[in-house]
Amino acid sequence: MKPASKSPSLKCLFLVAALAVWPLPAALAQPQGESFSGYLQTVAAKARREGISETAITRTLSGLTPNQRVIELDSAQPGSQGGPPPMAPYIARHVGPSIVSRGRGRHAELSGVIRKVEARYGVPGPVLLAIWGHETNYGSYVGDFDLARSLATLAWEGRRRDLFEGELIALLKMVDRGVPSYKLKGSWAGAFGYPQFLPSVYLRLAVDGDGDGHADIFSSPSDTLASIANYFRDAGWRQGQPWGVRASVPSGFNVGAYSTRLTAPRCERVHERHSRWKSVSEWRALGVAPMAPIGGDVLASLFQPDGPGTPAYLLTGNYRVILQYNCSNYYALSVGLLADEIAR
Ligand SMILES: [Ca+2]
Repeated sequence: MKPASKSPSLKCLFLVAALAVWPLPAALAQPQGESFSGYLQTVAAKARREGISETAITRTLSGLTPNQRVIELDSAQPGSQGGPPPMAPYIARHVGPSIVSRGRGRHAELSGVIRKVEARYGVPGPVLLAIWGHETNYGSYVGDFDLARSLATLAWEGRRRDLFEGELIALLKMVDRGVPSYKLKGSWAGAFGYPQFLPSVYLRLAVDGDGDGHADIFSSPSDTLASIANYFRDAGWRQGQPWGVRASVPSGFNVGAYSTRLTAPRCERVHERHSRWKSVSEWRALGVAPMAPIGGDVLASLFQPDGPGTPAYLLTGNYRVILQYNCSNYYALSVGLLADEIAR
């Protein structure tokens, strides 16, 4: 997928020269002592070394200024202080009647497309719709931040430079592939389109579902559903297994006695809330009863997010696939429950 490098036009050379002289708003700090325009020249040099065309580099980076609003939003991210907030209110807010009924409506409208995507990728349509619904309310809000500006600001700011610089270079590759610049809007953190992919995810996993030659996750439901399904298949979704099931737990059952001994390689705090793995049959033998069909030999971990007397779930490996999309128990559980409601 590496595009061939092209000779820069005179106009491009002019724009590259202009990179050096953009004024910085006085109010903005200069993280790591580096000016924004100086940093962009470093990124441009790296992009050139990766074979990205001068046209894509200048078209995307010229004239950019840092976005103070993005820095504010990034700084306002919740820290890791205190325990996790309760799950139930989050579920109530994110799996309400409106998003469920819209999901069912989309399922009916797109049933032909969904059948094809399910057959090709082995991921249930309601799960794909739940991701689309949760990310952008089925495409009704996708964000209007300039992606290049957001990613450049976050990379320059430096807190997670490796991540965002990589995404900025991936965005340049998207431009080189012919994705029109006017489409490159999204969330303040650089995710875009109906499924809110990051640029690197788009390059790796977005697919053309409707056969028009473009992986258009900006406006095509077919491409969006196929791309999410491709992501899930790539992340290891197991066909025929649920993401998890509600489970009844005997009163006085001590979930904490089964806490995991494993340390997750990433997202440790999300995974450490799940019990160790046992087969569904082993859980049954301990009195934990699944409240929906699931095979006895399926491995599952027990999760009772709000403590004794509140809903508990047996989670399969497919729940971990949802966590790969967005590593948050609040996200994954609400996607799973929304999928179940859409399918009902
Ligand atoms: Ca397409």
